[in-house]
Amino acid sequence: MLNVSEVLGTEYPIIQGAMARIADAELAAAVSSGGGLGIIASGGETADWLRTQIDKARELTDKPFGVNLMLLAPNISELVDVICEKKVKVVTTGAGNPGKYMARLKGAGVKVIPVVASVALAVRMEREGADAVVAEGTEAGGHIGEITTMALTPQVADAVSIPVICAGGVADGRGAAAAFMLGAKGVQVATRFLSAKECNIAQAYKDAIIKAKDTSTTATGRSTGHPVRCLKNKLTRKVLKLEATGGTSEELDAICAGSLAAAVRDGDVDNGSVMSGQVAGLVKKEQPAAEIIRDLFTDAERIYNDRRAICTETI
Ligand code: TUI
Repeated sequence: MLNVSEVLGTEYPIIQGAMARIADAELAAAVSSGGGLGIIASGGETADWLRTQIDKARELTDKPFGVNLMLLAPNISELVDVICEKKVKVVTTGAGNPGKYMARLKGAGVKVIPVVASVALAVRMEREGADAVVAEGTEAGGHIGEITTMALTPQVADAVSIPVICAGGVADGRGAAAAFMLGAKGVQVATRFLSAKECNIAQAYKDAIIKAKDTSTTATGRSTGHPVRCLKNKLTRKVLKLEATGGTSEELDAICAGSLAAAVRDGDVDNGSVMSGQVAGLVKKEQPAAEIIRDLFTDAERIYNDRRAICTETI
């Protein structure tokens, strides 16, 4: 089996999680230049936007980077065309089953790494030609599944032969070391990169993440089958109240319309969707992306060596 750095073409086995309306060429290039795989998130964007961002990332870095396809996006087929035309090295997918697009992507030489939230989808993706899978636990931010990272990662690792990349709850060296112990060959990190210097979001969004604690997030949308994890605020309280009183999908969509842009662009952290993983409490300061990656792997190695003694201690 290839190791993850060989599949990704990176120095470190780390992918930057796709964050819709947030992860642009500048963040992706900074992560790639820092030795990870930067990802441009195409969810909610046009094909022209994606074309421009791919060109921009290529100007900013000579390292490989990838694009994420959010499978609920209505213009997905056009976005796949841009990825194939631009010969993007790696695609990650989220919020669905990318099976329909696999042949087109693989035919254009694109490596495909679906994000999965269950063993069943991981097995299916391996059968359909995926190069690796990201097993993402419910601790993650944004659109999420039901199973925790601790339970999901080893079960996916047992079920497939392709490399497994662990996501959901990984923000530092301890999380990365734990992911490797669970059978993952790499990690995907998103929330920690919200505080990257090169992350182009409103300062109020960054500050809210840095201020957050362990209990600061909640998941809305369970009643519609599309749970989304965000920082608790006026909007999540309103949505959860509507869900508890039998609000319809249409009513929920109406109060959430434009809410991600409100948080990301306007810094409205009260009424906007401040997507975040449960590890926001571990994010303490703004740092360059390259420094986040270096610190994470330096700490993971030290922790691995320190904690080895615990396994061999006699009681
Ligand atoms: O995709 C994500 N996270 C996202 S996408 C996004 S944009 C958005 N905005 C508002 C509402 C909804 C989405 C924000 N965050 N993560 C990857 C991920 N995929 N997590 C979980 C899954 C997943 C869940 C169920 C993948 C497949 C699946 O089932 C598919 C099937 O057919 O079995």
